[in-house]
Amino acid sequence: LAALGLTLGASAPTPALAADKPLVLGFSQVGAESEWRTANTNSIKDAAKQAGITLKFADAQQKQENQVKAIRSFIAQKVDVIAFSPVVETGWDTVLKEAKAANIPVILTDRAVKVSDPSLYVTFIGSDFVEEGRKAGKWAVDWAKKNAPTGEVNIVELQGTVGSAPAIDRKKGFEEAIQADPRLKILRSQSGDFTRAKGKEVMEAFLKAKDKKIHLLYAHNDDMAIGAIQAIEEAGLKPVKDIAIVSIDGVRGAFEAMVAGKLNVTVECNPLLGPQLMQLAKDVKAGKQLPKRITTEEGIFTADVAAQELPKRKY
Ligand code: GYE
Repeated sequence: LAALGLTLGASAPTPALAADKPLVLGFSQVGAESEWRTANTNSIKDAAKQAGITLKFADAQQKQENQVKAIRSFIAQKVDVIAFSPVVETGWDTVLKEAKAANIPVILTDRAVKVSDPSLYVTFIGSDFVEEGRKAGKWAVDWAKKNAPTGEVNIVELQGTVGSAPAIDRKKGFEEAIQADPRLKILRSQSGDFTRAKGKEVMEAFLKAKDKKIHLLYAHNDDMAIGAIQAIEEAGLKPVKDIAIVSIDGVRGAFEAMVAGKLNVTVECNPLLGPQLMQLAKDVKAGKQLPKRITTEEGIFTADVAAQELPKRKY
């Protein structure tokens, strides 16, 4: 610095050397479809600010084509790192090859992809969705043991967005777990796109087909369960009492529904990935070796602990 004729002091601003330039992170978000997503977006925005990272944020409104456009625009802007939460699992090879050719590292958050070449992304941070489905399924098996010791147990399933990692994996884990009791059968299964409105609409259709009694609802997220609760009540039935409900995420709305006696249980899925993502972006830029897969730790909460847990919830 002396050789450059610069001095550092309390009053002298630090010269803008290349290394001091804030890291620029382009992030393509799925959308704003659920409470989970809102918490995830807030976590990412807050963490970027905290970490002094310049965040370019794009909301894809649950459309893959919008995510592809956003990633291409991040490449054109020569951001340092690209991160995204892929709405669906497949169809990413071309755009990720473009990022690789431009030498921009890609981090996956929340949802996984299926690509031909795993070197197309550096690391993936997010939950184990199969395990979440298993937890929900084990709870259903337990519920049936206590509440329906004999006879069939008819389940309806509200799936997440078609082709998304959480919808595929949560279905798989649940189906695996309910095999423990052959009386548990999935009567109907349809996508509610992870939204309240769609969850309500599809549940209404499930309830209209009055061929068999529905004993239990499995919703791939809390928002769809909350929509379905409305449909159940409007049909003159009581959630929990007439139809048991298990869902996933553990958002505030689910805890409130449990306190109100309208939801049996929620499996936690942590959306607060922002701080870890910022650290990973810095590490990747610094050339550190990163593990290919980073999973988040999660629990399961039943209605009897909801009132006590609610004030502690961060999302
Ligand atoms: O469960 C759901 C959201 O990908 C884990 O996306 C996420 C899921 C979450 O819309 O509420």
